[in-house]
Amino acid sequence: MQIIARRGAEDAEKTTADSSGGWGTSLRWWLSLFWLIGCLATASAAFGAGEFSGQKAYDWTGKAVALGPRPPGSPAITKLQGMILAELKAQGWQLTDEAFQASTPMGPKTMHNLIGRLPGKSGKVVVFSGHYDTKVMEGFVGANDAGSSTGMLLELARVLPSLPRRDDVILAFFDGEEAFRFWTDTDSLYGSRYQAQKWQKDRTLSKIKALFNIDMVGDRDLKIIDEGNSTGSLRSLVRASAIDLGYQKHFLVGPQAIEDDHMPFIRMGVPAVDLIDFEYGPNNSWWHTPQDTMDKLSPKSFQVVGDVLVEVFKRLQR
Ligand code: 1BN
Ligand code: ZN
Repeated sequence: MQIIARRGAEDAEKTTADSSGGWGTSLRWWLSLFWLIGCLATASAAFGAGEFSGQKAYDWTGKAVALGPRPPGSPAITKLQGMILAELKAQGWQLTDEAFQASTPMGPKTMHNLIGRLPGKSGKVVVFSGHYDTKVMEGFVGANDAGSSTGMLLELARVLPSLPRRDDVILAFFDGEEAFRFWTDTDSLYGSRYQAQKWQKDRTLSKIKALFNIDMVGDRDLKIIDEGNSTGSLRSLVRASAIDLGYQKHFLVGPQAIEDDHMPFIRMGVPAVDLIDFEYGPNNSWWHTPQDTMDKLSPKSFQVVGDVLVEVFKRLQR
């Protein structure tokens, strides 16, 4: 883009310095302008503003995974936080780094929910959320869990600003989703539990018309469950959008209930849905194991989930 701008400026300079004047000069000036507009239009189409790229989401996931294990408070998650905040800023989001102290079986831990916001006019809010921490486990790099949610949200950060909207949009990167020991009500969902309380206090919660939580969505054999704790109307919206896009084979029929980062919001009466593939490898055997690596994922799966999320967002903005 810089090269295009410089070339345009050089042409304009040459045109001004042209001593012949008259129609020739004017014509060259207009041609330069059309050439510049053409270049900008081509560059914007190639970049695909407004179109979700599964490849870009996959590439972000690879960058997160390359940092290694990313449990709360680790040097790797600190680097990832820097990457997330830098990208959200570059894409024009208003940022909040919500730092909080969590009491865990491994002692007190400082965690960070990273929140991006785009203003709308309706007074309502649509939230896209997911966790970016990985489970404390030797050799666990978490490509699907939670590299894929991190990559999806980072690609949504690029796409959402250019879509028409009435509502505020929030991107929420939750820390501390994973249990430190065994999954219980107090050892799990640290980030989403904190955020639900915070948004209850500052009255954001009552403005949320839909929260879409994303988890483990990169599996190359993508099968998103019909999560049974999720709000019925949003489950229907997701399914209808998936069917209309021709993606129904990736969306299982028949409810299966899972506790995930949508639960603190569901419990407080917020409409929320969890998009999760919980059949990762034969009998889910890659879940929470060192086998959760990039080779098990596919850009196509990111594309499917990204397209569905963009479609549900468009439907909610009509
Ligand atoms: C999802 C990814 N979860 C943890 N990592 C939530 C979960 C907890 C799913 C227990 C199933 C059982
Ligand atoms: Zn997990």
